[in-house]
Amino acid sequence: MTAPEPTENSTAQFARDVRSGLSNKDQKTLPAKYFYDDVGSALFEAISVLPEYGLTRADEHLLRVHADAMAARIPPPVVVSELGSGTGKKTGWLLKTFCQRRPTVYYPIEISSGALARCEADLRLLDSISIVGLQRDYLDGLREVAARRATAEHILVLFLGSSIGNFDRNASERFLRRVREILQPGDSLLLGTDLEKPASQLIPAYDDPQGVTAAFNLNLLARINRELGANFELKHFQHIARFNQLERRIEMHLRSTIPQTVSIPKAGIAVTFREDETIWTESSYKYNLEEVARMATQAGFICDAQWVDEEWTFAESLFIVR
Ligand code: AVI
Repeated sequence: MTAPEPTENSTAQFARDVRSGLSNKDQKTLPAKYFYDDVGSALFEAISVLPEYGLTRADEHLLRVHADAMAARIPPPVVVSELGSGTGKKTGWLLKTFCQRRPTVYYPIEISSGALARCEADLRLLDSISIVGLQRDYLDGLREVAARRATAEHILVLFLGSSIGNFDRNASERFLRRVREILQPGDSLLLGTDLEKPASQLIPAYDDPQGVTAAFNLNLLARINRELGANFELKHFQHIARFNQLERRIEMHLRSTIPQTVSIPKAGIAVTFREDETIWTESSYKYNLEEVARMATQAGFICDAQWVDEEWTFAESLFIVR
């Protein structure tokens, strides 16, 4: 994931979201989507190769090992569209299989021009592929793919890496329903979800001893300093990762270690923190296989197949439109 240059509009939106999240009386929040500026995207890449964080490796391993079995369940002709293309490495395994069957069009949908360029560079070496990057938000991009499809073509949507885990459970169901509304019978969605596992495995994955995840979380405050002229002193905030057993999610917070006031000129606010008060920056929901299959049904798909990595429990689920 790589962020685009901030435009005047995106800076204004960032300022509004920061103002709204930090003005919450009960629990201050910041939206996780703002992690991914250039620094944050580079830190996420580093997280994805940490020994403690098995999620990205499991996702890629499943795609590599089961690409043929996955492709075999989807009759040609297929156009492949990916929501949030990230690095093309893991998608390459699946695309290679489709391209071996017949020439394939791949539409990565990504808000960031940098990530799109990177993905095109990673994947253009495959034989028989045409890559059409769409710099849109997910649903707008998918509508465009649907509008361009030829009769008889089926769309396979990829939503990998458990990105859905960063939506809350209701929002993820709503999102899947909206994806379904754009698709037609015979289309499909391959969804990557991180599965439940012991807190003793999850906590080091989100609070690694090398401090990479802490730097990723703190970069959100550094970004507010850079883009909104704020004066957060990073040394007075501490990264925290908690497992919420009831909600089955990891929560990342930034804890103010002293009482302090921070001014954020471009958001037009000064924010006061009590000692130990936190900003909730991310939730990462964990699933079980049955609830993923249920989500498929509730959104108007059937869950056709699931592949599970046993080393780092993670699932790829193939949803077909009924
Ligand atoms: C992108 N997303 C699925 C990651 C996750 O595990 O929730 C983001 C992340 N946050 C901390 N580490 C990785």
